Amino acid sequence: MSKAEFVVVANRLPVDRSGDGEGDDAWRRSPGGLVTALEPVMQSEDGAWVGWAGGADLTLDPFEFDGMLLVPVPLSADEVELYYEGMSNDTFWPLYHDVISEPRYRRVWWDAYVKVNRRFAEAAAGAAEQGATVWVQDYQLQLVPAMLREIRPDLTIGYFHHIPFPAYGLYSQLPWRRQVLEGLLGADVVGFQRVADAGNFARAVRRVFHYQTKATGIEVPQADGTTRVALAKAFPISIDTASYVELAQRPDIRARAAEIRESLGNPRKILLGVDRLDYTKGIQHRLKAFGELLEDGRLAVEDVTLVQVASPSRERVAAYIQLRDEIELKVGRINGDYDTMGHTAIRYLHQGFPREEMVALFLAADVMLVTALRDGMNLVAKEYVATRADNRGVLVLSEFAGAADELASAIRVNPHDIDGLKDAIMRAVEMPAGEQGRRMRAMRRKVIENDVAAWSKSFLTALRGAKKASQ
Ligand code: GDG
Repeated sequence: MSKAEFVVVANRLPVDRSGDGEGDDAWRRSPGGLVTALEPVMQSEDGAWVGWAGGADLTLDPFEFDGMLLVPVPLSADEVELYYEGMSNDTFWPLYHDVISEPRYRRVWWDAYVKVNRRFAEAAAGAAEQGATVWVQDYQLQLVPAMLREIRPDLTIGYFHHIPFPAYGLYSQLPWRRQVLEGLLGADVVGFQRVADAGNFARAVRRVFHYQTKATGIEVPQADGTTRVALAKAFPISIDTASYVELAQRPDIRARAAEIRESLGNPRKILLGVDRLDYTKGIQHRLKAFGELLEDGRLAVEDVTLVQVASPSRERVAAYIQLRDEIELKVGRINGDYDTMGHTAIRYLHQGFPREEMVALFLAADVMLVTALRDGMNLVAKEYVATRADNRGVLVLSEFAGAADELASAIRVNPHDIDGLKDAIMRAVEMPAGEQGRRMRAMRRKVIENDVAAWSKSFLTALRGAKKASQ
């Protein structure tokens, strides 16, 4: 196998299987900003991407795709259940999102997590050229940085954490809190979404190991008596802004947006929520606030419709099965109480849509509701802003989403405060065009300047700097 100067390691490869296709048609690029962000680096540096191809018990040889070398890591059906659905999605995910749902701590899940992380580390070690740069992505692979450093001390290793890192009071519940911190500290740069996440991580390291943390990074003692520096810092992720701006200008997509409004009965205002169906996204709080506004008579079903896209997610994890039932009960009740023959209160769609349709929805929506209870960043907020070239539209944004640090001109909400959320929705619905313009312009400037290419560039620059400093 040829070796790469730049290697990305992520739970998933950036491709999906397309039907039973063979050869060149067997794979399709999966949608998502990470691939787009990393593509230029991948092409210019002969990059490789190490990840699971999806599906159980699938052993595949490395293959070329779009100028990248893809290195599939196999998972057995048991490992999908224990490492992925269990440890990743039923332990780390709820724990790191402030225990909104109760994390389960199961030793068999942990054992599988360790074993699978080692497999990823070995695959990355096998794909990397001498002195290469390896960039590990996200909470499924927190042990990989240290495991990889042990096998290949010559590598420069970066890690980016896409979800929040919780305060120590919660993090300390984790029975394997030492091992996970040790795993992450194997990286030269540990990147987080928010300054607060990086701070929580550094505090956890101080509490558990009593290591010194300085402005330059955390001093990690090595077996030979020397110290290595690991930098923990915020690098807020973004979107491929230009591609959203472009889609939003396409005449067919603009026509589709008008058609969507029409098919909803041309309500005066359309409110929109777009989320993976996940308990972190605050969908229930949003529905509660909207239902009460109808009940109070502050909104009328003839004037306002809420479109809620809840794309199917983690459908085999118990907490998600229950959440879906709760949401659908609530939607059914609200629609049952307030729908008329010609108008619906909530148009609920438990479906995934192509990106073009998502952009048409963004264009059709007067108000975007992002009411996450906890969210690393929330790209949907940035995507909505990117598509609003006419500077109209209002973003209601939870202060618990990472995006709130940059999108300061949104209407900021605490989604737990239902009265506050109701008032914010009313303010958004009634906001004069001039104020919409002022706020949207400021937010668009941010999203255009700080796109996902700028994000990957700043991370990789920090990584190069960290390596130089340690030489
Ligand atoms: C994690 C962190 C962090 C959703 N439904 C459809 C669809 N989407 C797209 C959205 C957006 C993406 O999926 C979701 O990204 P988010 O950032 O909103 O949330 P998570 O999936 O939880 O992502 C998060 C992110 O990682 C990146 O670091 O921001 O905090 O939790 O792009 O538009 N896209 C299409 N059809 C759908 O039905 N095409």
